[in-house]
Amino acid sequence: MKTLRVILGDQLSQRISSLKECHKNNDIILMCEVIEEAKYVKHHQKKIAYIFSAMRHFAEELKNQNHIVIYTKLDDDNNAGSFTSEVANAIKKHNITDIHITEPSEYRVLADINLWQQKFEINVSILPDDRFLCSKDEFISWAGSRKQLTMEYFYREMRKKYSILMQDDKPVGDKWNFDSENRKTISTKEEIPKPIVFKPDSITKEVIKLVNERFSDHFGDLEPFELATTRAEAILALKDFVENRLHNFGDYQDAMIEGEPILYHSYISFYINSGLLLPIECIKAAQREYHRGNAPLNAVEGFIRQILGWREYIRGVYWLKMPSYADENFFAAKRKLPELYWSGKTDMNCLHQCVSETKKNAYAHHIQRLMVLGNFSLLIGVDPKELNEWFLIVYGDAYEWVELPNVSGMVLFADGGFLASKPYAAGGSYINKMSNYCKNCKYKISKKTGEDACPFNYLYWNFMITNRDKLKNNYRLAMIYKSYDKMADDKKQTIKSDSEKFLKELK
Ligand code: FAD
Ligand code: DLZ
Ligand code: SF4
Repeated sequence: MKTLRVILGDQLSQRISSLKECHKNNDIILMCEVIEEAKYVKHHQKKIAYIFSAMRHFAEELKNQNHIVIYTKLDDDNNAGSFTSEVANAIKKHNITDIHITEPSEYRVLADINLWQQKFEINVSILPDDRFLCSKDEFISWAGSRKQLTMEYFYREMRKKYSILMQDDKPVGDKWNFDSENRKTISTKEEIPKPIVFKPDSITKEVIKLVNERFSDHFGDLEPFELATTRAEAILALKDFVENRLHNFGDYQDAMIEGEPILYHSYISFYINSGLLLPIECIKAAQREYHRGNAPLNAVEGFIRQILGWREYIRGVYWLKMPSYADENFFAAKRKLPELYWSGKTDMNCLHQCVSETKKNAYAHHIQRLMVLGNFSLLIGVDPKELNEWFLIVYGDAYEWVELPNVSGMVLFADGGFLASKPYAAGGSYINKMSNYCKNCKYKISKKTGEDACPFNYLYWNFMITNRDKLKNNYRLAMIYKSYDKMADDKKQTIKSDSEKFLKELK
């Protein structure tokens, strides 16, 4: 009996289910850098470097613990190019009797793995990914036959299940959700703590060289490279967040400041999604800070809700709705993604700032993704496939399971309201309230129409009007349509003509 244990690039955890009961001197662990994964979309250069470096470090860790590891580097002569061909090679060379693999996070990869048993004629065990706190089956039974889901109710169930921020059967602080306290603006004079950075070691330097040679035509800056690439470093990054930034996470969750891409966010999605950190340990680290009196409840609850609530909910929706979710397009939006998403060249300062930071860091925080980059695409009617591909490429934490429901469901309302109860469409005023972007913008946030008006302002109304037929029965939008109907006719006309001109000129 010799089991082949396959570990994918986002399964870099010693606790992964495919490593359970691994016989150290007998079983073979396979990890491989394959061109199929690196090229199925043209990932940001920093994302490829991060994944390869974290994979190589993880393989070293396993070898140091006397595991037998086959690690195929991208440039190895025998590299077979895909997970399936790499597994085929390993079976040929070693006397493999069965395969253990933790279920992959993406539908595309699961579809391939489902064929292995028949193809290789050996037993393939696809094990649940128990890093997630809600199993696929549990989510399916929670979702039941509901036509629309509500994250908040799901989140409460998860709080109870794991007894997080609970006092007996009641939520600590007598409220489940403190979001209404989490919309504070931030002063540019405030000293914001810089997150911990990590210097590339020899493994990371070798990977940077490889990415430079092989993927320099991909989007994004490869250097400086300052990410954690081992579990030990990721734990330091988590510690740095809970000690230095968590206390303000809630207050400034929606804030955006030029030159401050991280603010009080945790900056740990790279590590949770690839396996260096476990979701439950991040949740418990935050809860501990609350009990020690180091962080207020609105911050801790807000942060925990992102992981125990949103992250699990998003994953549940992905598996519930795939594969058809990837084709949903409620508004029949057809526009190509504007060039500015790659170049950052635009007079709209908010978009310029968010794209530039994305290019540099392979990171933008939630409100930049939602209210600036996502909102703009929603308002101008970008084809969901185009925007999904962009989000999958540019962020270091992007895998389809988490990117797709956020983009198609939360941002574009492409699922017609299954994930969110109304589109997150907004004019420029929220961006102005939460950021300092508008101060340095060519456009005037206070102007609603005209040559120098903030384009978000008229594009918002244009979106609402264009899609009225599809949105008119949404009770959450009733007031908005009422106020549109009260608008003067000439204003309505200007909204239309300004939008048409803007959209015609947009490349
Ligand atoms: P924090 O703000 O500190 O939040 C803590 C953690 O909560 C995050 O690390 C993440 O694990 C989790 N989280 C928060 N919000 C969400 C959410 N909506 N969905 C899932 N997890 C969440 N997140 C990804 O991990 N990968 C993606 O590809 C991704 N694409 C997104 C696309 C759009 C359009 C939007 C609006 C959001 C997307 N998110 C994605 C969610 C969120 O923006 C990122 O998780 C977050 O910005 C990561 O930064 P952070 O670690 O500093 O998070
Ligand atoms: C994102 C990525 C990249 C760029 N390259 C690899 C790789 O060469 N080998 C690997 O095991 N994983 C890689 N990944 C992460 C995978 O895409 C991810 O594990 C699957 O999509 C999960 O379904
Ligand atoms: Fe963005 Fe409008 Fe503000 Fe300019 S004025 S930064 S376009 S919201």
